[in-house]
Amino acid sequence: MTTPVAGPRDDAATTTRHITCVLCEASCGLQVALRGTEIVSIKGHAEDPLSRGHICPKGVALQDLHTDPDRLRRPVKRVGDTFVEIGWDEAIELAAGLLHGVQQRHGRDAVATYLGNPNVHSVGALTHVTAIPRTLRSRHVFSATSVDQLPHHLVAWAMYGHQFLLPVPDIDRTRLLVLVGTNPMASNGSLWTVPDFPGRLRELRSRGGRLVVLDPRRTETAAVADEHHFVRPGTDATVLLALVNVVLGEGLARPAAYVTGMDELRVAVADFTPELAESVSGVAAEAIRNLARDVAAGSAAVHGRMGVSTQEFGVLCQWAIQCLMAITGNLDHPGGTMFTSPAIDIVGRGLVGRGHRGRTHSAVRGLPEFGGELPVSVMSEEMEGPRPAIRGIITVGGNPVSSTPAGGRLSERMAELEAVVAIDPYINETTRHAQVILPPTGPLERDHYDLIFHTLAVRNTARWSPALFERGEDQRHEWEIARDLVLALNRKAGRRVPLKALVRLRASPRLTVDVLLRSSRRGLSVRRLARTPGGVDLGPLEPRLPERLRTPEQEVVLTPAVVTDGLAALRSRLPALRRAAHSDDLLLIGRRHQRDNNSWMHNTERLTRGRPRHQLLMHPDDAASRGIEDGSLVTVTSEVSSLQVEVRASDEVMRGVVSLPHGYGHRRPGVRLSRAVEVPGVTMNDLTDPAQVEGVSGNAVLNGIPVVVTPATLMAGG
Ligand SMILES: Nc1nc2c(c(=O)[nH]1)N[C@H]1C(S)=C(S)[C@@H](COP(=O)(O)OP(=O)(O)OC[C@H]3O[C@@H](n4cnc5c(=O)[nH]c(N)nc54)[C@H](O)[C@@H]3O)O[C@H]1N2
Ligand SMILES: Nc1nc2c(c(=O)[nH]1)N[C@H]1C(S)=C(S)[C@@H](COP(=O)(O)OP(=O)(O)OC[C@H]3O[C@@H](n4cnc5c(=O)[nH]c(N)nc54)[C@H](O)[C@@H]3O)O[C@H]1N2
Ligand code: SF4
Ligand SMILES: [Mo]
Repeated sequence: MTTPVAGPRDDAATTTRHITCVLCEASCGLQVALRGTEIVSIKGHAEDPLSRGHICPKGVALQDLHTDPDRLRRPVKRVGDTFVEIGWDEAIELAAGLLHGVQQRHGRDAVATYLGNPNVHSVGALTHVTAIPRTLRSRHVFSATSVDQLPHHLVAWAMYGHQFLLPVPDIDRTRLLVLVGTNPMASNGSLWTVPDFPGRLRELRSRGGRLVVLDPRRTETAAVADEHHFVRPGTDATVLLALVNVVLGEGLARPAAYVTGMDELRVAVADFTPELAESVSGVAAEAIRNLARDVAAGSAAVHGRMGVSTQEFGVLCQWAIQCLMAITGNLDHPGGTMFTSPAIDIVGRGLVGRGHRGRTHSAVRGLPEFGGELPVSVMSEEMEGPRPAIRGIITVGGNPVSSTPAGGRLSERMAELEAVVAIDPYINETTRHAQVILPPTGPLERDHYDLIFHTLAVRNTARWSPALFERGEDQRHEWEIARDLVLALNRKAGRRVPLKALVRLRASPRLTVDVLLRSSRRGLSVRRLARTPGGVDLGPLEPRLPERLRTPEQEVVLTPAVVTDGLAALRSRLPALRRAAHSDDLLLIGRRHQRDNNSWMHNTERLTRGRPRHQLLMHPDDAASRGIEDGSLVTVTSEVSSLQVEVRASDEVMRGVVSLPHGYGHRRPGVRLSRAVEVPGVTMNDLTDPAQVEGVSGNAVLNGIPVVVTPATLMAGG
């Protein structure tokens, strides 16, 4: 099926190879021992200048993914209720015909594209898959970004002038690390490529540094922190704005010359006192004051992720964090939050656009696009009604039925669409609705270079990861699939592909990366990197401002109107938030486990055996007051739906908060994941509500969902 690509020989039988793990943002360098086509071991590569030998259980499980019999190697088409294998030519023709047919009948906007998370972990997707929506020319482009980090991009665009100017904590030099709504001990970091977080944290400690965590759950990260504050879900904006308020109020600000809008900022945050924050968040006012002073003392980095971007006030949270860093002089300073200097500079070279907002709006709710994408929360509604705007979809590396709000409703809509095409290696909750599935090669069968994650990494390095195994004759790389599909779509539309675009489509990712490396004038090439297993070390992060800013005046804009306009919504919510803080109501939040990978790595025994981890976590007092016993089945009801799941009583969540892991619940008709369907658990997004979006960006609200939890027997008994 696959043959290993020739590599250096260690002895007669085994060879040692070095690759990058593409399963999460940590992007660890791995060392693989091969005997023939058999993987003998996968370990962290100790010499890797970025990841320094780190590996987690998912990295080891890459081999299970590689040999998984459920993973598709050849295209399949739907025949009745089943899928049958077909050849590539037929599959591409079928896919293009389906999508083109919908556009012919209903106009070009009738076909949607949904791009999932694995695209950012695949160089071929970045170089080629983006040509698919460009070819379709539909305004219905969606991605996992709007169930994830859209607030980060919007704030970066508004304050720094480019959606990808995302500063990262300089963990290797900082004195104070503050993590808000992120659990890198499990997730290995996000919008922050920080492989070996545990090791780096140990070093921080041995330098005398501290870790402070704000989270409604005592996470694996909170458990190893010096200080952990429970914060009521959805109220972080008040805490973060209060930090800014204290810094300004106590005269602790020392912004760089290129930071503008100090007076406006002072006005904007004047009413967000620590006392107000305490009254809604539960974080003590004195703790907020102390933290603000500590951050202002310098060499401090604050980072907020999923917990504070996928919530009601996500943009205000990300904005307050950036303001705090900028006014305390921690932005762009060693030990603070810094911008990277990647070998291939996707920002500086314009490979990713600066961003724009509001050029189009969704039809039903009128939500604005950002960077050419509409919020994924509108996807279902645009498929509904007497004259639905969307009648066909192509999903690429995405599982929106599991990962977007009210995925169950989306599933029903997808079953009715005229055309569903997927580029995906599995028949899962989403792709089971496809008429044709085009499976790309897996992580061990393709070359890789981290265009995205080098840009977010705690150290500047450059690493080429060659395919471990050659792809089989009957397999296709993602870039080849995208190339062939784009060409077929153009043929159907009777359009000639311009020569420049054709050349780009025909160039392999390896060639493209090589050209980009050579033209970066740092003496790098794919060949040079290939000779340096683990990659080239380009050193620690360096100050880049103001040169790197892309705002018109090369300033940091502290108070962009698009953001500050959002303050009114927070102010008007304060009375309700204050009431809620003193009520018995429950708010649902999500979580990640070290051995889960979003919705799609449950088909391996290695990652799913052992203690079940799908339960609803609930504080013992909240359970007791509802007559709920530890381990019993409960009914969880939200505004949109209701489901049943076992409860685990634990004081690791604060009172008033329950937690479900994201990415579970695979047992649905037609899913072909023989191991995953046995894994217990429910889909958290059956409870989340697409009507609830973050007010400025339209990002989904996935944390702080009001729910009612009752013993399941009550419901069963009527
Ligand atoms: N093992 C593993 N690693 C992964 C992934 C995975 O599925 N599994 N997924 C990858 C992906 S795609 C991403 S985006 C990253 C995400 O990486 P993280 O952002 O670290 O993700 P989570 O573990 O979801 O952490 C979110 C935290 O926010 C907390 N939280 C929830 N609501 C609130 C709130 O209102 N306020 C505050 N302050 N906290 C809140 C939750 O308790 C949780 O601890 O992880 C990546 N890495
Ligand atoms: N409630 C709740 N919802 C969430 C989250 C949460 O914390 N809570 N997290 C959100 C976040 S951060 C994210 S990033 C999204 C993720 O949402 P999605 O990107 O929609 O879903 P994934 O679970 O990452 O599923 C990846 C899909 O890609 C396929 N795949 C795997 N490898 C490849 C590949 O190399 N190429 C291709 N073409 N396909 C591949 C898999 O089979 C699967 O179908 O979920 C979001 N949804
Ligand atoms: S931490 Fe992430 S990149 Fe590193 S081995 Fe685990 S899954 Fe792979
Ligand atoms: Mo994500």
